[in-house]
Amino acid sequence: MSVSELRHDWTPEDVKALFELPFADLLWRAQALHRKYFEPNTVQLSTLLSIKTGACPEDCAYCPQSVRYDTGLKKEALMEVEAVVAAAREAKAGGATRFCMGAAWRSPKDRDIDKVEVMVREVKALGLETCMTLGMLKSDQASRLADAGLDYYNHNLDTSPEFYGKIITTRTYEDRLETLGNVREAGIKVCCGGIVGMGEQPQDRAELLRQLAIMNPHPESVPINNLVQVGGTPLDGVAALSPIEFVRTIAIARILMPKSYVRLSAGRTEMSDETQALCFLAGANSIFYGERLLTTDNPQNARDRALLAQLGMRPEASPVPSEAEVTCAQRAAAATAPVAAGCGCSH
Ligand code: SAM
Ligand code: DTB
Ligand code: SF4
Repeated sequence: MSVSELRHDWTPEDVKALFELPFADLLWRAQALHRKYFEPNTVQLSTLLSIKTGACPEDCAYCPQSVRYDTGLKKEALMEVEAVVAAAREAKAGGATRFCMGAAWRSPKDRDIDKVEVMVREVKALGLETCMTLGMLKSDQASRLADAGLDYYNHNLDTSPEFYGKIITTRTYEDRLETLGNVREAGIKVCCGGIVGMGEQPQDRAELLRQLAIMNPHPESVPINNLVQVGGTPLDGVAALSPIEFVRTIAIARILMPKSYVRLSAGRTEMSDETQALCFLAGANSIFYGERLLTTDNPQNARDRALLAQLGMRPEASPVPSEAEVTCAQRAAAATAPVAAGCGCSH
């Protein structure tokens, strides 16, 4: 790999120059890198579940789950493990390879970790990659999740450091970076991105992407969310971002972080098929699949299947074997007599 591609020293001028490229030139560069590091017609499917909903003490201006805004959302306590595993099984049957569990917490308590550890183990045993987003984590909490087998932790920077205080006042950019450091240190893969369409300036989008790209290593997964406007939140009614500018943001994420999965995240329900297709051309290679995000709607599975089929795109295969598949392979390997077709079970 050429060193000039996998860089961590991007300057604000570098990123500004990318935003100023003619659209076709930008997409050409993004596509070339995408094709170099990934199979371009394959998309990774992640399914989300809100495991603890609403009543969050933070004041994130975009979020329907903050206790400070009247969004009509019904709060729900931390789910039971069995119900989470049932949802994960359904997600796997639908074709997802990663299951992302989100909780509306500022930060989990140690007793919450006792419960979510079990969720991680049981979801992973189904043969799914696991991801959690639980708010700020202390280093010992991150280590406990790593020991339970958590593959990814999602913790977004959301916007530029300069715009952050206009969106959230109950925590700082530094707090976010500290948790990301704890997650990295514990050996969990980092899922970190942001939201656009919040009324930020173009330089805020550029600086968000630059902040992600100067991380070393880059986040393995980079979700780019288009704001889902929810009645009752302070950002309801803000001017929407143009689809072309959204596609540019995806393309620049791809160029700055060529080996990372770039997820076309929240906001697809409101997006045309054509805009989504341009996002895939620009290097997006992951989506949230399933009819709900956390508390808002995502496209129906049938619409997504039709879109992927129309584009000749296929879902990425799971990198994680299920417990049943592992046991099956172990049995085959341990057998003394030659085994013609595994151990005879259905895997
Ligand atoms: N409470 C944890 C936290 O904030 O890190 C985890 C859950 S929080 C809902 C996860 C992410 O969802 C946020 O960082 C934000 O990027 C995204 N998000 C929340 N509300 C959104 C909205 N209305 N539109 C788009 N993205 C949103
Ligand atoms: C991320 O970047 N986007 C997801 C996931 N990480 C947790 C969440 C989107 C939430 C959209 C609003 C909602 O459904 O509540
Ligand atoms: Fe709470 Fe996360 Fe929503 Fe902010 S984004 S209000 S921390 S659930």
